Amino acid sequence: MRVAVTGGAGFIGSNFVRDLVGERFAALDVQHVVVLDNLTYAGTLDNLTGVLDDVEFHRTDICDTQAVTRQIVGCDAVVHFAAESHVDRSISSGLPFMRSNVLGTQSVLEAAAAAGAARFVHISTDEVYGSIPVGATGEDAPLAPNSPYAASKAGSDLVALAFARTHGLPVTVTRCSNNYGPYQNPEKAIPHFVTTLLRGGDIPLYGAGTNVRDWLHVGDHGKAVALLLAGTPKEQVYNIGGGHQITNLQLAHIILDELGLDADRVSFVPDRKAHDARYCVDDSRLREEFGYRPERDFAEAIRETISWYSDNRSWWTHD
Ligand code: NAD
Ligand code: TDX
Repeated sequence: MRVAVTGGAGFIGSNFVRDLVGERFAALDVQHVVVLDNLTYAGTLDNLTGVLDDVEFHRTDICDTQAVTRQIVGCDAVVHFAAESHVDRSISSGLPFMRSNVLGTQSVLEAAAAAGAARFVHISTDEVYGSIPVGATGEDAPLAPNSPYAASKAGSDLVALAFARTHGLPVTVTRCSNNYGPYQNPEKAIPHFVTTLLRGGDIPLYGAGTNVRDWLHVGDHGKAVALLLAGTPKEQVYNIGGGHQITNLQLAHIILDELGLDADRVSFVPDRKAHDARYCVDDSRLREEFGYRPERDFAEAIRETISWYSDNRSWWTHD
């Protein structure tokens, strides 16, 4: 299989590329990997250290349909990760989210169809369902996004599904929960908490810290995408859960404990606007059809992740 990966210099995309060129997804029989990324503040070639020579990299804006088409000709599958991804940034400045996430997705879909790709995986998020106070959301739940980021992702899902219906491109939409692992931009909660503590500051917790997130290791996310790519999905939309739901305050205490710091190194700060109380997806569709199970144990993988940020200071200090 020849695979094109958009957003492959970002957090999840770079972890996925690393596994694509490694041994982990042998079932895909990967022959060639094309990575497209315009290296925004969130993307860096440092994330591809050690594998850059194994891929064909293009610094390309996904909204440039002609360039994307040219660069992905010959690819069997496109895995579309590229997006503006941070909720807080979407609150202070939403337009780049609409451009890259909605228009960008239409552009990559057009390019994939023009280049003759046989498969398209659109990476979306559990945030499109909005806040889930109790229970878990299935794939048929209504879309009810609350942040400009989530609205742009919900828009991109509809764009992708409409393109599939109109033009017959086989599209799979995945909606996963919060990812964690190495190479995540320190604007996101886990690396933000760890790097702030390592710099001597306190964890800034929004509101009362009672919001719940379901944590999915980035390698398990990649595995789920590889299962979908290797198979013939019966459905168009698949949730991917992490199976580990905790409050942000519990998360803060786990990190403090692991770093051997006092529990009072938490500072409660004003809440995020329209802060979703809880996300929780029902991923039984993926589990039953593909035998998907998250492999990583949270307690072990969060320890490994915290150590990664402690051991790779130059990656986040840029010294
Ligand atoms: P990220 O911000 O770390 O990486 C995004 C990458 O896309 C960056 O390398 C950036 O340079 C690139 N990009 C952005 N706009 C672009 C454009 N116009 N042209 C080309 N490249 C562009 O994000 P991430 O956390 O790796 O998320 C990847 C995908 O997964 C996103 O679609 C996001 O919505 C989705 N997602 C993320 C999470 C999470 O917990 N991080 C959870 C669910 C879904
Ligand atoms: O400083 C902080 N303090 C804090 O309390 C930050 C950065 C976050 N938080 C809280 C907000 C959330 O409840 O931690 C939780 C996680 O925050 P983020 O890492 O910003 O993630 P979230 O808003 O849940 O969205 C993430 O998961 C879904 C990704 O950033 C999205 O791209 C993905 O779609």
